[in-house]
Amino acid sequence: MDWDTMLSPYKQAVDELKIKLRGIREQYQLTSKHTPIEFVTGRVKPISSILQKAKRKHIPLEDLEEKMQDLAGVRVMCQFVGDIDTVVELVRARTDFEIVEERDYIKHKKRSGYRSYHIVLRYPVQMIDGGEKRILVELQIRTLAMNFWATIEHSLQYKYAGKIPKEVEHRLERAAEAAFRLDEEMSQIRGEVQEAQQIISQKQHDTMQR
Ligand code: 0O2
Repeated sequence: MDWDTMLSPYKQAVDELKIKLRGIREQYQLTSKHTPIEFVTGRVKPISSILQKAKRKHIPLEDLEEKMQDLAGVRVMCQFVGDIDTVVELVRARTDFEIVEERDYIKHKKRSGYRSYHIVLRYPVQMIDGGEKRILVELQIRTLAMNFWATIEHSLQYKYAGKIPKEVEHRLERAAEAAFRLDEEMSQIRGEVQEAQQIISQKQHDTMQR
């Protein structure tokens, strides 16, 4: 398998989508509106993880591109749960890619406690032969609290090779509940937080003008 050639359009797609999503953030910042996008990250799945997942899910290597939907992954972090709906609507309204599937792990959280909104896209990458390769990209949209929990849980899964001790698992469940409550509390004071952020950005704007 020539991994560099195979993964190159995936890298291209991740780079392009990061720029486009950061562009949305910049457009919001030019208005006085609250931006639903706090920050954006992305990655092409490392080869070792691809091989592990292919083995775990019994995916033959020749079927990788159609069966492994997260070879290219882009993540959007939001401040408030309500921002996730706004980002989902923005993504649905785009004409530069198609939506293949949506998975709502916020309404239906995973047994682990994982919450996030996943959208699988079919994204066209322009090739040097003049053609177009339409590849799958997984977009994960989540709050900062959901991201904090998922990042910690992911490291622990890695540390314990997927066999997290019961005691740690229990703490993770409680942490997931705490993250959920944090999101709820923040949503309650959303108006206050946004007003404060507007005052700060207006002050920064005024200082720059001086
Ligand atoms: P990585 O290292 O992030 O690339 P499956 O892998 O079977 O759970 P599937 O069908 O691939 O699921 O699709 P899903 O669940 O929509 O997306 C998988 C990705 O979502 C994972 O990629 C994680 O990024 C994230 N995710 C899903 N469930 C969990 C969870 O319980 N905890 C954490 N921390 N992340 C989760 P990978 O390939 O697992 O890993």
